[in-house]
Amino acid sequence: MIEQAVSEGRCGYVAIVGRPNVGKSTLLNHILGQKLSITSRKPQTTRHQILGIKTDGDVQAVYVDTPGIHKNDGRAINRYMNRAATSSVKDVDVIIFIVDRMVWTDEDEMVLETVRHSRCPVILVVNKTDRITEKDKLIPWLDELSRKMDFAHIVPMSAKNGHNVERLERLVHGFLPESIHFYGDDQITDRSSRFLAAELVREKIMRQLGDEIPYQITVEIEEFKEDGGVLHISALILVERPGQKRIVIGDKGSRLKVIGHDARLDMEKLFDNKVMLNLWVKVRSGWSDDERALASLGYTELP
Ligand SMILES: Nc1nc2c(ncn2[C@@H]2O[C@H](COP(=O)(O)OP(=O)(O)OP(=O)(O)O)[C@@H](O)[C@H]2O)c(=O)[nH]1
Ligand SMILES: [Mg+2]
Repeated sequence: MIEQAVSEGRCGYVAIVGRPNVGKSTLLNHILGQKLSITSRKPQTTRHQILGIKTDGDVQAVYVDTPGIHKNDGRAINRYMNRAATSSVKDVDVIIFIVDRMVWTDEDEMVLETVRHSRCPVILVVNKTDRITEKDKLIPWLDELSRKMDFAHIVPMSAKNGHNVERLERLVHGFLPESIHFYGDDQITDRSSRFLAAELVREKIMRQLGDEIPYQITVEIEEFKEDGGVLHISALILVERPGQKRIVIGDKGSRLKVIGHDARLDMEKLFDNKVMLNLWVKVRSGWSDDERALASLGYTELP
């Protein structure tokens, strides 16, 4: 629900970018204090831009979580994801560029090239510091990173345990211009409940299935209605091949049951409502490499 924006103060957009799996969505969720953007141990979990809005008094920061920038594997879905990520750095007031500990890959280099061409300040975040064992190597590494471009700040952080997240937020606030708030002060996202529900199902699929199949799957919400104080949600899981359908369903439906159970619990938390969730699995071959199929599934071109 979009509310009238009335407050004055400061407000601006903050893009969160980085290669896959560095912790962008985990950071957004930590900042918001709730799970809005899905996360998993697998790369390429986030597929769409998603706004997370945080209002602190007269300051409103509109964070844009993005898909990880990665080398295209040639499929239309990957092109879509990279476009969604790289376009996010245009028209923002500040960029948070996240890297994973003391690793620098070709994909980090691609991200660097993208942010270098933006005109706004870039804060570099070295995430997952809780997993750095050789702490004495961190300072020289930060020094090395500082030579890659003129970063506004470099912040070691742990999105998981929250170390330095508040400090990062304060630094971000310093770059937000004076402006009326673009969103209502209690609005947390631009995305619909249907979108968030589909994402939660996809998250459980990412977490329950092996390495290949999640990338061949998308989720569509067929029904989302309230009846007698209960949200009735039906989700269609689309796979590319019949063999994948069998795997998603599992032995006597066991895997689908776990996916449905876990997704329902998260939905009840997010929507603060009792949820009845029905899941269906269907084969729609070629959806991930077909521009028209992608558009009809909500992978729409950005303005
Ligand atoms: N130990 C540790 N793990 C983290 C931290 N931040 C994120 N993770 C883990 O890293 C994995 C990836 O996190 P995500 O937030 O999904 O990463 P992402 O950058 O959004 O990934 P994509 O959406 O695929 O681009 C998850 O298993 C997280 O729990 C951190 O600070 N410390
Ligand atoms: Mg993500």
